Amino acid sequence: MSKLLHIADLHLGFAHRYLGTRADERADEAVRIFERIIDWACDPAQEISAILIAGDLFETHAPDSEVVGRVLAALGKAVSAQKQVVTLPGNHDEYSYPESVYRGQAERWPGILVTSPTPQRVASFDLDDAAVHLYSMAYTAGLSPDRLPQIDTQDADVVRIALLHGTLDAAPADRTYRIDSKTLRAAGIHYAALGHIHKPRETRLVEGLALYPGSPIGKGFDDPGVDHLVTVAFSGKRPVIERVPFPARCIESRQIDLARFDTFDALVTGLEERADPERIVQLRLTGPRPAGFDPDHLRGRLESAFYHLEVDDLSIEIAADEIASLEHQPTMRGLFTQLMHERLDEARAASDTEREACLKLALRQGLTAFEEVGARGRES
Ligand SMILES: [Mn+2]
Repeated sequence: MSKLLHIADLHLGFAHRYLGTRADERADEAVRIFERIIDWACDPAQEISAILIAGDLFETHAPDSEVVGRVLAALGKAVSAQKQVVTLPGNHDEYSYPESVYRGQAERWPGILVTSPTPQRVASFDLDDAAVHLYSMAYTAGLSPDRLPQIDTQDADVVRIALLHGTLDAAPADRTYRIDSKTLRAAGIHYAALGHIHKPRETRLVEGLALYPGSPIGKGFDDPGVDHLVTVAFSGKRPVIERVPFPARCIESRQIDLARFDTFDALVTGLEERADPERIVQLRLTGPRPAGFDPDHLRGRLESAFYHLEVDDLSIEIAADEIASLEHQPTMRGLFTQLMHERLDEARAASDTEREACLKLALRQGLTAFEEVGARGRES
C-alpha cells in the first residue's frame, strides 16, 4: 500500500531560549528530529511515496544557513529515493519577504516548492491505483486574498488533496489565514493536509477529512508537540489515517499538590522517584507547604534529575483548613480573606471559571505575602 506522510510546523531554527544552557543543543536536536523523520519516510518498509510539508518548516523566513543546508540535504535524499516531496511556506516562514529562504533557494529546492499566491494544481501523482491531484497556495501579502478563495477543480475521477497553511473555520477575531471548510467541501477535497494549529485536530468534509497533524517538535510547556506521525492512504477516495508512534523528547507540565506530602523530605523523595533525565518538566507546586519547604533547595536537588526543570511555586505558607477560619479574624488578613471569598462566590455564581481560578491564585498569593510580612516582622 502506498501512503503519504503529512507533516507541518517543525519551526526549525526556533531558539528554545527557555532551556537556558541547553537551548543550542535542543535547536540542533530539532533538526535531527526532522532528519530522522525523512530517514523514516525513506525506509521502503514504511511504503511512503509522498511527503507533504504544510508550512512553518522554519521558525523564520530567513533561517540560519546551516539549518537550511541540512534541510536541503534531507529533502534531496527523499527526492533521490523517488519520494514526491511538496513544501509549502507557512506564516512564520512566509513567502512574502524578498529575502525569504524559499526565494533564495527556489532553484535548488528538492521536489516541488509551492509559490503560487492563489490555489492551483501544483502536483499530480499516483498512490497505488489512485490518481492524485494536489492543490495548494503560498500566502503572499499583497497578492493572496485574505481568506482561501474558491479552488477550481474540474477533474472528476481523481483523489483531490489540498495542502494549506492557516486556520480552518477561524473565529472572526482570529487574524490568521482563514480556510473555510465550506470552500474545501465545494471543491470536493478528499483530504486537506493542513498546517498552523500545533495541536492535532481533524474535521470531516463531505467525502473526506481536513487534518492538522500537530507539531512533532515541542516549543515549550504550552506547545509540547506530538509523539506520532500522520500517514494517509486512500481506500477508493476515502482517506485512511494512521498515527505512527514517533517518540521525541517529552515536554510535560505536572501539577503537584503539596497537601499530599507531610514533610519536605517526603516531597523531594516523591519527586525523585519520578525523575527522568530525558524529560523537559515543569512542576507547578500548589496547596499548603509542608514543614521545612524550600523551593531553591528543591530545584537544586532535582535539577540533574531532568533534562530541564522549571519549578513554578504557587504554594501557600498556610494550611488549607486554616484559610476558612481566617475570614472571621479582625485583622487585615481576615478582611482580605473575607473580600476574596465574596468575590470568589460571585465568580462561581456567574460560572466564570477563568475569574475563579484567577481569584484563587490571588488569594493564595495574597495570603503568602501576609505570611512573608509577618515573618519579617517577627525577625526584626
Ligand atoms: Mn506553526
